[in-house]
Amino acid sequence: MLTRIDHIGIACRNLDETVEFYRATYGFEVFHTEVNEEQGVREAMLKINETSDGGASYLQLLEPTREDSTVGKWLAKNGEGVHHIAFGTADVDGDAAAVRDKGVRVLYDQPRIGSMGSRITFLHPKDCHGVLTELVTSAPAEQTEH
Ligand code: V0V
Ligand code: CO
Repeated sequence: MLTRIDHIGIACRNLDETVEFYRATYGFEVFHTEVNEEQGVREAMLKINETSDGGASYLQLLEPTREDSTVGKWLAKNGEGVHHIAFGTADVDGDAAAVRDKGVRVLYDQPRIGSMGSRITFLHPKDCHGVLTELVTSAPAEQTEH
């Protein structure tokens, strides 16, 4: 069951400048940063609020680490902006299977490693009314220390 918005992924050209925009404009602070080489991103997670299921909602600022990455290609075509949305679930495997059974393309056979040790998969935007959609199961709390 999807129980929260885990994050909104925002593609940017310069992570440090974009982080500074969100800090100076809204007061949001960086909760966590990491490089995910498999996904080709350097990212910053800004925690916006806790959620009633014990999780949280974030903005995920994404800078490509290489031009031929998914975010790099997307930026070249579209410029900066909202790249994907991510729903949180306690069971990404079960929810991805249920969505696949409804005819939506799930991009990975098995979830991959996402931000802060989470397990993630993506649904094809062409099957989701134009929205690249991610499903996320957060790592247990003790693994998410930054
Ligand atoms: C592409 N399209 C999109 C889109 N990206 N539509 C909405 N939102 C997006 N973000 C459209 C694009 O305009 C094309 O439509 C069509 O899909 C095919 O796109 P393409 O440019 O040819 O690109 P593809 O097919 O090579 O790749 C698209 C997919 C790719 C979605 C398959 O981006 C992908 O595998 N994404 C999942 C991984 C990812 O995005 N990782 C970065 C975030 P037209 O022009 O044909 O109509 S990493 C992350 O979120 C992490 C680590 C985390 O949360 O923890
Ligand atoms: Co994401």
